[in-house]
Amino acid sequence: MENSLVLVKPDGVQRGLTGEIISRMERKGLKIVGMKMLQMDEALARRHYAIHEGKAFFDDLVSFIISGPIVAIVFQGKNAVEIVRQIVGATDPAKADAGTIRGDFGVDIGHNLVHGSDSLDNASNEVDLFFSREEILAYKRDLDRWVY
Ligand code: D4T
Repeated sequence: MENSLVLVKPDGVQRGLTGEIISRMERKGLKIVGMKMLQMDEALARRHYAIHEGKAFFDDLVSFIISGPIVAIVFQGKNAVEIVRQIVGATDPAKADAGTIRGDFGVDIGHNLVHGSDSLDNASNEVDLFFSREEILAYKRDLDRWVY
């Protein structure tokens, strides 16, 4: 089973889309194994987006992600990383397919509502950035025999 880190970004929280975003992933069959609300500080934001350091949009990206509370969730499941990316949609909401979160609710690349890990390696690092080992819970769901 894979883990993927999902962040409901400040715009998603402010627009009251936290439940909708979590619900789409939960209904797909993914299991929540960790969840918290927090406000990122600049140091955490810079680490999370380190790959984009030096790019023209980096400073705006950091100020946006620390501008309000976010909800961090770890979703677990078979192919969780790829499945989350499909549900989230393309980075630019203007180009994201209808039926994806960004395609259905966003219009601007700087306000794309949600983050989902883009690879297994990044997922593991990102989960460690936001959660301690004790905050990730191992448990069985009865419904998994109907999902898998
Ligand atoms: P995140 O990381 O937020 O889930 O987005 P993606 O994985 O889909 O896309 P990304 O890492 O390439 O971009 C991170 C973040 O930066 C914003 N962004 C991106 C922006 O404001 N302008 C841009 O030109 C790009 C490429 C949007 C998402």
